[in-house]
Amino acid sequence: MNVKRYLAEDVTEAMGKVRAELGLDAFILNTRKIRRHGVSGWFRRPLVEVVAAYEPAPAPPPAVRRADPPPPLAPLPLTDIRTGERVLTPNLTAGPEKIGALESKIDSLSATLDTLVGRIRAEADAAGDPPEVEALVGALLEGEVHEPFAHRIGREAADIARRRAADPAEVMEQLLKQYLGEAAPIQLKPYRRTVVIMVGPTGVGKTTTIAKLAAIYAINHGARVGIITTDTYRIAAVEQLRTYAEILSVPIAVVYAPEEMEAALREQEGCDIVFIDTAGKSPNDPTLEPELRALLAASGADEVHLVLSAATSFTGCLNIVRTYAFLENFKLLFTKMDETPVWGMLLNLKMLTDRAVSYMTAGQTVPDDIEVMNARKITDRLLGVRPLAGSGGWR
Ligand SMILES: Nc1nc2c(ncn2[C@@H]2O[C@H](COP(=O)(O)OP(=O)(O)OP(=O)(O)O)[C@@H](O)[C@H]2O)c(=O)[nH]1
Ligand SMILES: [Mg+2]
Repeated sequence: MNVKRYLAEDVTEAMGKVRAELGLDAFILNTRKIRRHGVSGWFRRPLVEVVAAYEPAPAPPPAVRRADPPPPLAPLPLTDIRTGERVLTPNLTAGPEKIGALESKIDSLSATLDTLVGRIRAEADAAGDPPEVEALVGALLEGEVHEPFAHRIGREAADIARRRAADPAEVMEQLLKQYLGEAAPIQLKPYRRTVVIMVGPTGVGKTTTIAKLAAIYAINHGARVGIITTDTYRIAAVEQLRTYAEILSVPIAVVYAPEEMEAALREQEGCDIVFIDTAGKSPNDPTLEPELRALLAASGADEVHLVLSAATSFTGCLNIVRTYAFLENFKLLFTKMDETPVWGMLLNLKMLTDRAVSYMTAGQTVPDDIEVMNARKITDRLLGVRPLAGSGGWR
């Protein structure tokens, strides 16, 4: 008894092949459906496999009588058409009990394959995001959102959209807004002075931002504003802030050492809000932490804003976060948003530090180019939504 395996599109075709090749006497050992090879195979109709047993036709009578019996036929290997591997080597002299064993082997193989395919399919379902979410994640990556963050947000969005049957784009938008959190502009303390200190790397726009905020509080809010600068490393730095203070007609004090801070603050006791400017320092400067600690202790600042340029690289961000990790409490303030079309850095830093964002600035003009952190604007930019024409530009 021999065994042969046939693959066809359907049972009729398979049986046709069996009958054509093996004749009407062949009998069917097993039939089953087989998923086609590759991922696309999951979505196509399975093939039909038929295993048939047959008696080989008797050999023609030998022309010359031979003394020895003919050698046994080599075993016909059954091969998995997808892997090319030999799966069974039937014994061609098998009796009915061997065929039964073969049948049960085929059945168990079939069950194992079905389980494996099922598992692969479930894993693929769990891992694969819908194409819409993939496109949104692509937009985040283009916006230079750190790759693990973008994928994490994508997975969350896909999961929520699936569970709630919601639009993935809307879910993603809401998630981004949640990650950006509530804006945290300066909170004026009722009936007492609020002291705000700006710290951060060199040239990010600390002094310019103080000038913008001082102008807004003095002019728009009618607040009594004071300015203290501790950046005495450069003459130009003091002059820069003095010029702004003169234009705004607000008092300015220059502090050369932390010990002078108390006197400077006393001078500005009557103010509603006092801004303290600091010298920019490289994150790798070893004097940064001790000097800043001394300054914070001397000023008793109510709010510390870590000023960062939106154009910083992710590696730069990590370095900055590590450098300022000693600060107990601070807000993030982003400048130079006009200098880069990609705003992923903002979300990256928010996710790395979990600190609230106060303001964002996008230009050198004092006081116009500043606004309270606008999660909607950032989300739109991250998802690649262009602002409506005539919507008022930055503001
Ligand atoms: N394009 C752009 N330029 C800005 C922005 N904010 C500040 N600048 C410019 O950045 C440069 C540095 O600004 P500063 O305010 O002096 O920066 P700083 O952090 O005080 O610098 P140091 O005191 O030297 O550490 C200036 O030319 C500013 O006009 C902004 O939002 N967008
Ligand atoms: Mg400065």
